[in-house]
Amino acid sequence: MTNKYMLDVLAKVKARNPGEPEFIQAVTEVFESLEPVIEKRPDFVKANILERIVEPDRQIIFRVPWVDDQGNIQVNRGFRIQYNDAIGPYKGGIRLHPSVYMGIIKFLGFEQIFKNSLTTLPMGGAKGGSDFDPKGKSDNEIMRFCQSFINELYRHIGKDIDVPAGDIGTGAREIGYMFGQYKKLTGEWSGILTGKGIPYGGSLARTEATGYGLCYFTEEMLKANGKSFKGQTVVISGSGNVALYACQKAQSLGAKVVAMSDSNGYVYDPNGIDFAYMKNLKEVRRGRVKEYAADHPGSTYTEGYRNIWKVPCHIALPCATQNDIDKPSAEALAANGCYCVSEGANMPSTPEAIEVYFANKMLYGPAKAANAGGVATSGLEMCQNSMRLSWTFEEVDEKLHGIMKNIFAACDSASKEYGMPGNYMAGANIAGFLKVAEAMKAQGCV
Ligand code: NDP
Ligand code: 2IT
Repeated sequence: MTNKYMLDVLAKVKARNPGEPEFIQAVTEVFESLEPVIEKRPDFVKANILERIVEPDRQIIFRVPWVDDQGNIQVNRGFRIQYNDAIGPYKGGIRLHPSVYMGIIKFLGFEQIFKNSLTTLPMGGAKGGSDFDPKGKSDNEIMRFCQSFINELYRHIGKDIDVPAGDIGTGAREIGYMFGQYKKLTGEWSGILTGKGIPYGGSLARTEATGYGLCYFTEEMLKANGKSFKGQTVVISGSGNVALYACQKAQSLGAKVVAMSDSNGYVYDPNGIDFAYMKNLKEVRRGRVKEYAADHPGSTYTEGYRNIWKVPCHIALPCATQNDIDKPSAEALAANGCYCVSEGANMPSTPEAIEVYFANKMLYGPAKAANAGGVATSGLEMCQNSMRLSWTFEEVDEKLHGIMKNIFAACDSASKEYGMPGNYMAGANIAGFLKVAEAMKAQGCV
């Protein structure tokens, strides 16, 4: 990057956000992609769009006290960043994981701006979460935490203001408790969260949407390059919501998924992952992938979650967490014949890993585009709530499929227009940015 305006803004971002490497990583990637746009658009420089877009509209930090099953009072820290509402109300998930701090929420919120723009639906960017660890907690502890989290957050959200949803550690159970508490506090039934249960305003296919959407996007990318999922070997990291439904859809598109993981290790099944077993293990029993190997003769369990990238595959779908694929992992993938990495998780590849993908001419589906099916379907849930009706699974799935096809087309055409054909990362960043930048410029300096 040589553009002086961009270098100046990036230097300010680094100075203003010390100790937040994930956030700096996300901003740097976007800026590198945007250089040709900024060179062409002096009006964006005049409106100082970049310095404005990197600074959240507001960041909320709050105390989340709750009582554990032993009667002790525990205290966690809650976060919500309302990043940018130029094109619609704030929208983005809630992450519950002990690693959560402001830098994680900020990188996720920043990326959400562009992802939501790519969906073509009217949603701004936001993210929230807490350093609460749901692992090993009882249902009652989860409920008390979620209620306490909403006791503060409720005053900041609203169906036309900010609509949170799930992310790591937040699924239908947590959304249910949060929704119930919001309703109790306000006395209002309102679609203030997405990913709700089907009996109370949730959308069919929202549970499946991120994983299915990832496969729809990847199928488009493969098709544009003369390939498809059919007969291909696939490795998927993670075994949570996104990973599970990526597995199911990849299998239904004719691929063989041979490995999945959790933060402890991975299971390899040369016969192909038994999806029904894995779904029950993770969603009902809340177990570990290690148990899969014990119940499936011929499969093996290996400790260490990054070791999964040493499993030979054609297509890799990282669906766990950020910076999951580092340089050695990317090199192992390339050396074993992997030609496509498509991201279900947010920022799962380090910058050095992405360099390896490009150096090896691998197809690379960037998270902002490839995993946008989750939030897109959240947008469809908001739409159904507003209309006071619900669509069938098939209707939602068809709309999701159409949205993912359009997202791929937008990334592809932006990459070509700006002289980087096949660089879907640049295409996603540019296409996502342009709409938000135009909206910010039109709305003046606010
Ligand atoms: P879940 O909580 O359902 O699953 C997370 C999975 O990732 C688990 O298998 C978890 O293992 C694994 N994991 C491995 N290492 C880590 C780590 N260091 N920190 C956290 N998790 C780890 O989350 P989701 O499936 O919903 O989310 C997965 C990724 O997809 C995230 O990056 C999320 O931001 C992204 N995403 C999610 C969307 C959604 O709709 N849910 C939409 C778009 C993106 P373990 O059980 O051992 O912790
Ligand atoms: O990263 C993401 O896009 C999500 N966790 C989903 C957000 C949403 O509002 O559905």
